[in-house]
Amino acid sequence: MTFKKFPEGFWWGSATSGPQSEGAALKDGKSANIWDLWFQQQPECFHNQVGPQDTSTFYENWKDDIALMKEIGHNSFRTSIQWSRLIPDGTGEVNPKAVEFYSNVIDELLRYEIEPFINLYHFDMPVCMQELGGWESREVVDAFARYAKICFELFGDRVSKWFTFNEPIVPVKQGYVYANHYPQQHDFKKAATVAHHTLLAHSKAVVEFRKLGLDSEIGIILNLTPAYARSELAADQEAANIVDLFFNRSFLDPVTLGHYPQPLLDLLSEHDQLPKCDPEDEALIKQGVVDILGVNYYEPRRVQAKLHLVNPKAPFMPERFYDPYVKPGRKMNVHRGWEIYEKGIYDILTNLKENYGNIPCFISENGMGVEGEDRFLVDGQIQDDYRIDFIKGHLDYIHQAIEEGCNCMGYHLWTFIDCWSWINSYKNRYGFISLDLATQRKTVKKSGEWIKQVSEVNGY
Ligand code: BGP
Repeated sequence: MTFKKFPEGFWWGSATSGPQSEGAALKDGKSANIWDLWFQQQPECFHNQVGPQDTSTFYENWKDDIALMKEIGHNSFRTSIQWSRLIPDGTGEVNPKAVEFYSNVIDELLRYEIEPFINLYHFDMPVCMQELGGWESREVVDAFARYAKICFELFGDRVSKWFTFNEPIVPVKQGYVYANHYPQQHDFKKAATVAHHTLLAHSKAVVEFRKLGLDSEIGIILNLTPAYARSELAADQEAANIVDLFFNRSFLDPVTLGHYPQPLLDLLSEHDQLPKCDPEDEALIKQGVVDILGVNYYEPRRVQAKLHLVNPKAPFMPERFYDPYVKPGRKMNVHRGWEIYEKGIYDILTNLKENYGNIPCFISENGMGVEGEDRFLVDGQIQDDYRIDFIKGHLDYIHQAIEEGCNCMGYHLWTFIDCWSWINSYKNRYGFISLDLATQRKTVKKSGEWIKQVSEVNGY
């Protein structure tokens, strides 16, 4: 087999987020976010009732953890700042303890020549902001823009890559369409408002960033799950196009092209689901075009034309236009129940090249969650050959896409050390490094040793 070399300076690393890794949920002045609140109200909604107060120990052990990152060959790493830690009341004073913590983390990363990629929002609305309506409220949009500006001013001299949001569609659909996340609602029109305001918050943050004239780049991280139609037949194709509009293009088009896709606006208007827009929103969205795009990809979405008539009285849902489709013989990650389709990553990158100006991008999350991973423990180390195969399978397609001219500059795995993951808590393990929950012992998995070699020679 020939050696697959990646472009000079390719980013090898991993991603996590503040709320999923820091722990110290209410320590040193941090206020509660919606996860802290929801866990307090309904712990039974979380796997094994493990909540956000136990999300690892990065707040205390950042030094040792960053040393481990270096040990497995990272040259870049993404985490997020927690709004509820930096500005506990959302709009007022900055918490000096938080500034000290994030500043230390950034400096330590730089000391090890690990480029810090800093994200500003990873599903973690402060409770005080949710009380104002969360993303339903334009007041919160302005508060976010101020928070972003403060982050750029505090850390902008040392951070070269900023991201406004991680997977902004997730809080929209999980919080307001499917009710899997707080505030657990089923209201599409409200969801459309939440999405629109999230986009305005993103755009306002980009405007603040540009004003400061920093020598760095700003982006957003989107989960671009390709929608594959069951067949070439027109009805199946149309279903896939509509799914693409709802779940990919709703954010992808505005942040790269500066406007919503017209067919989405037409569809929502036809069904009276358009959010309320102010006259200046259009111009603001134009200013939200990013320098760099992070792409999260885990699994494909397969769809077919709707099989049965829709109840005309049923509340509006995206499922009005499609049914999910299970492809016979698909390859599965049986430990998580997700399909594995490596070529999806190539299709995303090719789509960005052909239809989105080949915007600079990188894979900001990809990974393989495994439930009960201690089954694979041999002599104290997780033998995760399945994860190495998974990563390699995706890297093969990334390499091919780059050879064909795609502008992909790096690969970050989800995640670094096994971390807490929302309602799934610690159920699915994703890390290069395993975490023994009882002892907090961290051990490099076989995949961690493998990625070190890959990063050292910039290929495999
Ligand atoms: C991504 C999120 C991450 C992480 C990951 C794994 O969509 O950006 O925050 O949680 O999914 O999720 P899970 O543990 O539910 O498989």
